[in-house]
Amino acid sequence: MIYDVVVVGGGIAGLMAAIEAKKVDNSVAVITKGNIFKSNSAMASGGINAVLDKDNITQLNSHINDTFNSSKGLGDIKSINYMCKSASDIIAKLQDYGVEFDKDKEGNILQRPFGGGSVNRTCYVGDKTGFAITQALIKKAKELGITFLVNTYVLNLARYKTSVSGVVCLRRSDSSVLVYPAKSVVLAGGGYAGIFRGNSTNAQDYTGDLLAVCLRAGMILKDMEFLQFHPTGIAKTNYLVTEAARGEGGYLVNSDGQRFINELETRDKIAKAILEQQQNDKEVFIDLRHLGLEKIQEKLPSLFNAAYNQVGIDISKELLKIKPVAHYSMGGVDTNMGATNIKGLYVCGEMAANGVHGANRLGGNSLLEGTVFGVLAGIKASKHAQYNDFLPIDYNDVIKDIQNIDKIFDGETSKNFNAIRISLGKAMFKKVGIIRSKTSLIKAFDYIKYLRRESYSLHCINKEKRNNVELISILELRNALEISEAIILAAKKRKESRGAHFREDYAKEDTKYEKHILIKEIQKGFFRLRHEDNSILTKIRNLFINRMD
Ligand code: MEZ
Repeated sequence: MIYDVVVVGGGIAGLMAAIEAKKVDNSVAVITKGNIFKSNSAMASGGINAVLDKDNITQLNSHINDTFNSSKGLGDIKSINYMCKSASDIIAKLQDYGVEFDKDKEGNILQRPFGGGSVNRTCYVGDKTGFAITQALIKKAKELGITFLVNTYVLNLARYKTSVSGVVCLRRSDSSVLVYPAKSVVLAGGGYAGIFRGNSTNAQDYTGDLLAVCLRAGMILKDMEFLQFHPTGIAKTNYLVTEAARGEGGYLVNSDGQRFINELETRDKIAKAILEQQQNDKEVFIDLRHLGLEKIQEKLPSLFNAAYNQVGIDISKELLKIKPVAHYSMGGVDTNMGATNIKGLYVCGEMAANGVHGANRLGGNSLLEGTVFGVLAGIKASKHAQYNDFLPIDYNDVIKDIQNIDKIFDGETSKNFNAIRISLGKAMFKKVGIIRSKTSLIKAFDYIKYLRRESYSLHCINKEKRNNVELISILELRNALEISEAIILAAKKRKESRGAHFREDYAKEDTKYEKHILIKEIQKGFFRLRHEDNSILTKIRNLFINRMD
């Protein structure tokens, strides 16, 4: 099948892009590799930030300032302005699509405080905001006649000269390689925090597949070292203890029963403070007992159930043990307002580094960023599809993907992909986690290089072509290793501490590093890194990308 617009990714950004592209008379398909109800967006429970009165300039400026301050000098003011100013329209659009935000008796949308926010501006649906939005968008997309190609794994982009011409995919049901030609392609496949397996809120398949696809297409990744650790995951299961729990008044206490940080500080500061408690042999808990059962069941019902079902804790009566967990990738594919340097190709959502988060994202800004830039990508993709035709597919490239899949099936191995995947997660959390140093990064790099070599001798032990889990896991693992190298190299290059990136050997922020780090894979396994100035050079680059758009 061919589609005017193909969107890869079924989270909030992808769904918004698809809906927008479908409003014009386009044929639109959404490709997802797994279950659309289990995207990271669906898990962002606590809420979405918005100033609801768009004429209130003071409040708008305060949202813009909070976002920029949290970014530690690396936020792009144009993108931040755009996002914050679009927020009220986005909330109206979501309501129109059927999202029922919690309201007071007069029918006004309720807003709760979130970390780093100077006022209450996080709109919510209990503690399942992301899930409620995802559900409404899927319903809307289906009503509009958007096609869902689920269980479809994108292997590479098909390109013709400087344009995209489609996507090369693996159909998981029978392991065949297919091409979906498209006039425009939107990539919205999520981030790479799932690489930190065992210490991540993300599903294990959020390992940066599409970022690796972009690297292989010669594209640039930006700020890969900035990985957000959410301060609170359930210690045993990594389940996200939503920031709403602190927004509603929850305390963080150590094993001596002491509070040690303002619970509404930004996530980088809280995650580090928790780690320091742990390093001093103290356990850390969230204390919600003073909120009372009624409030907990009204505002945090999903957390109440998860804590009880997963670890047998009644949060209205007991402390819940927590730990910081990898949650969100601030780094991603370099883009200017969704556009890339490949014509007809747009990126949005967590995988896009569009400048709104910089070195540290505000909680509640992820759903906003996904929706705002999803809409923008959808509009741009739709416009491109209107004025451009389908382009040829280079089947020599497709054959390479077919041969690669055949090779994974054909060979024999005694190596276990799962063991490698687990070691990768552990190594990344230990050596490239909340606290890093030159020594830890070099050790991590050597180890990941070794794992990358090992991964090329992995083959499917089970040769069944139908829904082969091993095949997909090997492909994901190879992508994850490629992305891990990029993260480590960028972290090594940033010889300072800024936002979510803390180097114990360079513990202070250094103005000479108030720059983005750009990374490109010049040939398989070889990266080139450079600094991008955050001011004048960015403007020149933006002009260039705008011309390509
Ligand atoms: O933006 C997020 O990451 C979010 C809303 C998470 C949460 O704690 O609920």
